[in-house]
Amino acid sequence: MSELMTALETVMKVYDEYAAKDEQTGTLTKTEAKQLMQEQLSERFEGTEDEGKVDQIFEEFDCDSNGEINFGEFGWLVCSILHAIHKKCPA
Ligand SMILES: [Ca+2]
Ligand SMILES: [Ca+2]
Repeated sequence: MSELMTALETVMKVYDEYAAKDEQTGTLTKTEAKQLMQEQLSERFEGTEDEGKVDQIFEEFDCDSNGEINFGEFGWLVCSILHAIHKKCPA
């Protein structure tokens, strides 16, 4: 598999792994999202041991405000991190 497809597959695997930590295996609850942020994205999101900070990030990416992060919303989060870390991106 190509380098890029391997990277994308890893993104899917990480999402699936954390989303499956409770009965709702297709979406991330705030508890699951918090764990994912702390274990996988601590370099990007500082202060995730603070509930207020987790709430803020969660609400930003829970676009339909249903209290869960679905795969589409997670994709948006990943995309926003890519934009932020790639210095050539305009925004
Ligand atoms: Ca879940
Ligand atoms: Ca949502």
